[in-house]
Amino acid sequence: MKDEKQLLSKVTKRLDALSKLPMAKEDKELESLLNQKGIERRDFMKWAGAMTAALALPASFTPLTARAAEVASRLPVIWLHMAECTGCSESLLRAEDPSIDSIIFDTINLEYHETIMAAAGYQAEHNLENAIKKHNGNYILMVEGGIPTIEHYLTIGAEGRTGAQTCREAAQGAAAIFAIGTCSSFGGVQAAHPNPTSAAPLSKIISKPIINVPGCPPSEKNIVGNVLYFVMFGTLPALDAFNRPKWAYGHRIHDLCERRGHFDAGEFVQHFGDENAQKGYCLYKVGCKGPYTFNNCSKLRFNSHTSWPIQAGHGCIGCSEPNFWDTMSPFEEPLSNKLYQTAYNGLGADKTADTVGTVILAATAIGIAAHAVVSSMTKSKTEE
Ligand code: FSX
Ligand code: SF4
Ligand code: F3S
Repeated sequence: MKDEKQLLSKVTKRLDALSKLPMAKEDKELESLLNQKGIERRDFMKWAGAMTAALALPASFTPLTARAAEVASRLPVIWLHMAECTGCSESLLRAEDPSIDSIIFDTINLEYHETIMAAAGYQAEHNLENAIKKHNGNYILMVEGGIPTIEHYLTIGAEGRTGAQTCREAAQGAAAIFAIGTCSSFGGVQAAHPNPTSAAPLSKIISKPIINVPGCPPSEKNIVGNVLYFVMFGTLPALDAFNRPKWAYGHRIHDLCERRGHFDAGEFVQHFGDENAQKGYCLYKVGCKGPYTFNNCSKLRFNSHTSWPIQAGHGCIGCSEPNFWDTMSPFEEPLSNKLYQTAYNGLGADKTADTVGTVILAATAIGIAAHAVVSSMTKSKTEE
């Protein structure tokens, strides 16, 4: 209790100091943007309550989460694009019916973002240099995309600087660094076998602490939540072994899944479109990788929080895990099938990235597959 009070007063002081910082002239206050979109204060506070719970903070922090959202506009953000599909930016910025998260993102002082800025060519390069100089030591750096390490891929600007150089320069004066999306966090599709550009995650390019926010794309709440955490505490949240914030990636998809009861009861979709699919049964046998994937998709959902992959009827493909393109595919078959194939081909004889990844997942896969088989046998016995 005493600790909670101390923390509340520390965060209040930090927010007071931040609120005194000037805003960029063209930026609007969050309140006016919410009014403009017809979002009432009551709904905003409800959102703040949900975000506080998502961040695993006590409910007493709700007013501070709301204030953090209001002062987030004072923190300059530099957002770099490397090799990627821009899906991460798109998911956040192009919501048809913008959620409170995307409106907050609208208020953030985006000093540099190649997708949405008007500048191009020399002027864009100049803007980046200026933003780095002007906000030295104070800005948040967000990097989207994997970083090719073979020099002639992804060169930027007149002098042919590489993406990796740009990342290193921008990282030097950053107060916090976020790798946005699976490509930036772990290499993603850019680094999938045979990885022709030798794409690497941001953590292999720069040697400062990085918060990984994986997902292909990550949910908007996971991006905005981390910004708010930094606004409130000025530190990194607790991270897991892959530098993902535990508040967002601390649980398995399988453990938060609305179809879990069907898994435990041995009720499985056997083929897409079958009767069991219509009944909303478990998607394990059509390839769901929820048992091996850590993320909070079922709680936060996508498209203004309306749905998520498993609700829509497709299994999780493990998009927030390292090397998921190689280790989790084929996406519509259970991982245990791949394990058996790998075993027949001689486990350990050929240590490619795929094989090693599969071996790491093997123990879990055997356990899960055995459980699935036993429960579906029990189920068919009961049905008889
Ligand atoms: Fe990667 Fe994000 Fe997947 Fe795409 O940038 S995480 S390919 S959604 O856009 O980097
Ligand atoms: Fe849900 Fe997939 Fe687990 Fe089935 S296997 S309960 S669909 S996460
Ligand atoms: Fe990705 Fe699986 Fe969530 S595929 S979006 S981690 S349900």
